[in-house]
Amino acid sequence: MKTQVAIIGGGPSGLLLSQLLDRKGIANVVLEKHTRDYVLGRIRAGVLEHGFAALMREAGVGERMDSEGEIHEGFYIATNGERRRVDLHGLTGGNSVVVYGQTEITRDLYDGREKSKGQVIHEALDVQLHGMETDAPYVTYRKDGEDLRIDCDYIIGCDGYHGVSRASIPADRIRTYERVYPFGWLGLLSHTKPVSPELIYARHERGFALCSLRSQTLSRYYVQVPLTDKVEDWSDDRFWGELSSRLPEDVAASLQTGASIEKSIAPLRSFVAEPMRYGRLFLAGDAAHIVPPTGARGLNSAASDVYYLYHAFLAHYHEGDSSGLDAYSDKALARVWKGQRFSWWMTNLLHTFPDHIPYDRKLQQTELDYLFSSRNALASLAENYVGLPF
Ligand code: RFL
Ligand code: PHB
Repeated sequence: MKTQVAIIGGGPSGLLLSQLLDRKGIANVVLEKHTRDYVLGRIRAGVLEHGFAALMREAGVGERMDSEGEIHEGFYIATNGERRRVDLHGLTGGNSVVVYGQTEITRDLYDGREKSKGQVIHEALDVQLHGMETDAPYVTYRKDGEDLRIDCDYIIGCDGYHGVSRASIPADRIRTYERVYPFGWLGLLSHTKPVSPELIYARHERGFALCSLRSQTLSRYYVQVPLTDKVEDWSDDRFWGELSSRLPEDVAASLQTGASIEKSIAPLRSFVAEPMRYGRLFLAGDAAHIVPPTGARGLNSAASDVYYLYHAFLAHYHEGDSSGLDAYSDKALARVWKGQRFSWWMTNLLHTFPDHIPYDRKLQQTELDYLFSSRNALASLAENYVGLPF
């Protein structure tokens, strides 16, 4: 088979790029290791920047997001038994975020690809990248026991942190930066009314907690847990008890509990690979960078990579101008690092670290007090949370 752009990974990055390129007549194929149901079974992001939402609309798949997603004009930070609101709308001159699950985004993208008869090949096994440093790269894979090959102009690695694309770059051509945090987030999804119509990020001596949602009948909660904890250690009752203990009393009093639909632990990690290009291979999304979920940047950083690549390919294929492709890595990384900074800052502000000394806790509290005493400091938080310009 021959195509222009071979995309490895059918998560949100790969599907969004595929959909955008296809609408502009740029041929592409997506190779996804897992089944569609498996990809849709992963409960992840919930908060989308307005720029991401605009990209979904441009891809022609924003309709359900616009009707079912919730626009959030603010969120809360709770500490010492009280919660204070960050007025995103007021602080950014009218911007907001959209609360709409990654599962739904991915479903809409799959539907969009299906409608346009896009090629998304599931259960593509043993994907291997070849000739990235030549003008004739190709990808090989196995499907239903058959060995297959796709010749292409470019390969895009959208296959997440554990994918094959980044691993195919010779070690001396890539540099990685990494911080592993000494805790994870235990997440629980339940068919219950969310405790608050807007998200609550809670700092507490027992550890961080987050009250999020997918809709007014579907809640998503997280508590910070040690890395040694296993999901089996956490009965639903234990989870609800721990969450309640970390929230202000009035919030905890109105918490509606119920059976979990999903429960999982995600370790927290910051990671960046540089550059995001090796010859004719370009990396995008989690394949190139990871953030702890605290600042809700992960999927949004992936979307900015897709935005830059999409525009670079348009210029390349429609106008014969390859400067966007050449500038891609530098441009994408500049924004990626700002997302890293913000996620690191939010993570440090709100979590309890095992090596914290009382001095560190005092500084954390002072940072929060300063934040809520200064409109400039709050405006900086708000402009990062709603998303810096692409
Ligand atoms: P994905 O979603 O990991 O998709 C990669 C796809 O590639 C496939 N794959 C392969 N395919 C072919 N061959 C191979 N060898 C392959 N290896 C892997 C995989 O099966 C998969 O389908 O990466 P992508 O598309 O770059 O998307 C990134 C996002 O998923 C991620 O950044 C976010 O989920 C991060 N994140 C959040 N981001 C936000 O912007 N806002 C949030 O509120 C937010 N909350 C979160 C999050 C991530 C979390 N976890 C679990 C890490 C909350 C959590 C708990
Ligand atoms: C979520 O709803 O899953 C979520 C929301 C905000 C975050 C992280 C995760 O910062």
